[in-house]
Amino acid sequence: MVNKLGNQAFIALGSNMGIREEYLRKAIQLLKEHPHIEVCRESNIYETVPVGYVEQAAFLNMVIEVKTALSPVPLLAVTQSIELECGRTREVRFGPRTLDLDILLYAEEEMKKEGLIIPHPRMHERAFVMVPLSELVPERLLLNVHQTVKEIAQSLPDREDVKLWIPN
Ligand code: PH2
Ligand code: MG
Ligand code: MG
Repeated sequence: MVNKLGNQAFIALGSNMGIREEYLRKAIQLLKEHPHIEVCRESNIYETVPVGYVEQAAFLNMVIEVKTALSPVPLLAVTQSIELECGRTREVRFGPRTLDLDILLYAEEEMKKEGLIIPHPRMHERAFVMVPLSELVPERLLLNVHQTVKEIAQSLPDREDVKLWIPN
């Protein structure tokens, strides 16, 4: 019997190419199939205006809560291999992608390694992350900004660019 328990982490999912919802669903399925990852909760899906590099199609974004026995670096390796399996290529920074998986939070860890900063360094500026995350952990305090997830989500100016998306 494999033990999937371990640390709580939050992962942001995004897609703006192809059948976007299918990429999000496939990513969740692949995470669930991993022997050391349990997917505990899923936010709603939102359709969001692109941030950063704006000449691209609208994204679908969501956030999930996982429990995992993997530490952050191996968890990152799993998310990157799922991105590749879902046809991800890296061309333009912040540009179009079939699937993007970003580790937002991992337990109470703070770490800065090449390729992996936790908490995610831009998460608190991004309504497409904070709005779905606030469904899952509204009262969680983000230490770098001294505000709760819900407070941040409500104060972001581009909150209106994040719209609940109803699957067909
Ligand atoms: N991801 C980016 C850049 N810009 N904009 C939205 N709305 N959603 C994203 O997931 C996103 C983005 C880089 O990862
Ligand atoms: Mg990203
Ligand atoms: Mg990414």
